[in-house]
Amino acid sequence: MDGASAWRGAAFAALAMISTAQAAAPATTLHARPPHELTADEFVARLNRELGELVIERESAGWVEDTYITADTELLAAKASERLLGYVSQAAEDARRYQRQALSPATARALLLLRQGLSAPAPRDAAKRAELARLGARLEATYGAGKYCEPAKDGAAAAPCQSIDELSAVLATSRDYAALTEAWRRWHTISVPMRADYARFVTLANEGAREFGYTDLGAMWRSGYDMPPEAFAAEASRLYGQVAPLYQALHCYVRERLARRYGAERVAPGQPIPAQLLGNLWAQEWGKIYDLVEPYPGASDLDTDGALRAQHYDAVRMVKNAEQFYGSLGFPPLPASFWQRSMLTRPRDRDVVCHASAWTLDLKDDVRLKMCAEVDTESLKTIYHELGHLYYDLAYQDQPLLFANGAHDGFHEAIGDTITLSMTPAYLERIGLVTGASRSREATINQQMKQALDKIAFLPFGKLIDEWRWQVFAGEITPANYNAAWWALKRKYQGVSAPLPRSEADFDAGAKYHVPGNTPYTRYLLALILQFQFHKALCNAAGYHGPLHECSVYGSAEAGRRFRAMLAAGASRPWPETLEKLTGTRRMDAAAINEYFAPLAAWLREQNAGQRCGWDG
Ligand code: X8Z
Ligand code: ZN
Repeated sequence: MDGASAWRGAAFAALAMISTAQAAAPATTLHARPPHELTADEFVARLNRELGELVIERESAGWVEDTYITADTELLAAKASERLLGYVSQAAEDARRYQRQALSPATARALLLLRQGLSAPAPRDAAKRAELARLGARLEATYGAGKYCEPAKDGAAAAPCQSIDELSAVLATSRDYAALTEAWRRWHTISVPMRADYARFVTLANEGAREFGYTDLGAMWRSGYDMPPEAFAAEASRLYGQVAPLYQALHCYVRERLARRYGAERVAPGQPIPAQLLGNLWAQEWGKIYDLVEPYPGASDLDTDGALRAQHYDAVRMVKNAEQFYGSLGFPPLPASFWQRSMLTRPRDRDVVCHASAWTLDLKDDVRLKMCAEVDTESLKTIYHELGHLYYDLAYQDQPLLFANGAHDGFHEAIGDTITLSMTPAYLERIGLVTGASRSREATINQQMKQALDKIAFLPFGKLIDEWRWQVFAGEITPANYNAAWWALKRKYQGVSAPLPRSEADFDAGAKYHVPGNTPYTRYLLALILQFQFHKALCNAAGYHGPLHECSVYGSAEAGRRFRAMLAAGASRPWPETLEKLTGTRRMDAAAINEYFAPLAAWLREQNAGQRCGWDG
């Protein structure tokens, strides 16, 4: 799947197009010869073929595990992972013999990508490999099945257990301090049982990464960006530094509004904001508290949630809405199998991993979406996000497997979000989800605030998750201070504090899907910055002149053509080249996101004048 466990980035999609007939003949020839007799080109051709079969098997097992969590599906998923991990370890070992040979650029790149495709490589030791695969599957299932069940009191019937749906809904809608704190606490009980498994998982995956030639798993993750790992860490910090001032301004304004609601003794000037007050279990996106911070009440109608409900949207219709947008750019309709095989809403009868993800099961056209959609704008945007992954997979399906991936993982995460930037009030009015869209200054600031609560608020979160994991993998954070270090980073970057006293009996990082799911997270920080660069480039291609935040590329064939050309290149070239083709620059850069939010930035400066912004480190 894209953005999840087995492979970094898109599950090495697309190898695929190997129909059995195509695959059979060369496989037999090559199989008959031991690896040391193959030329590097032959070796890569064989990898592209064999890896595809194993990835397909793992994706099928992963799909069933995630959509039908039981002990059996967990076991089958672990077995399929184990086989893939074993194959990649052996292949990486075999590939060493080509190290000193002169290779074509494409072959050299394929061998480089082979070593970077896994999000957790296994040790060569078979028992350890099996254990790593089991732990990965168990962490995934434990998160997916996680719920809070109140212990039954004497004589009373047990209350129904609460899943992430109910607890998220409390965080989004309640404005009662105690209720918010309690819902937050409940969700953070689900990760306690993961703590020991996670620590062992880290030990084993690090061992695998070292055998692959990296200092630890964090260094391996940081090596996936066509630059040395140290340079990448510096690059991520540079990019974050470009946007941190805007985050700090938003934080200052929101804190002041929350203090009005909850009292200055709970939300104090110069102090971090209690994490349960921001509308989201992880305080990662704050859009749900828009009503508490709306700059100009009544200046605009941005209630798309209400419109979706009033117009009786359901999950299928929301996906059709997204498909229609992509169609307006020249993307193809989703195949019939998408509609038959996707899981769009939470099934009533079984545990599933509700965290949204995009899958390409046969690495060709069998694309699927797995999510538990609600009828609201957040789900609608998630659908656009996931369709971005699927259209990327479809676009590069003719690349050899090792190139059938995003230019880097941040590209993969940015595609659908780029499209959502075109869901301007004018576009939403056109499709009937907003009435009387206004371009007044007040309406613009309202709209920008709404966007910033999700996009700008996310930035420090996008930075800190892997900051924590990089230090965990490097041994700088140990199980003895997992939780203390987590909250130190939450405080440093987000300026939020733990709702309740925490201890090392807790494992709060594990309550965020990507930690048990072992999905690298810096990709989302990169995606946030890149999506504005892509948006600007597409607006230029569409011939748009005007403020960036008012541009929608809906219906532009030329923007669609340029976008699809980028997607089709997959990972075949180093990402700066791919970026340059679309945007004219080889660097990721926050200038476009800052340009987009310029009206809000100026407004926040006025609002925050005289405030004590920032927080004690
Ligand atoms: O995990 C996701 C997607 C799947 S790749 C739903 N996202 C991150 C998250 O939810 O934490 C999208 C935004 C950030
Ligand atoms: Zn994603």
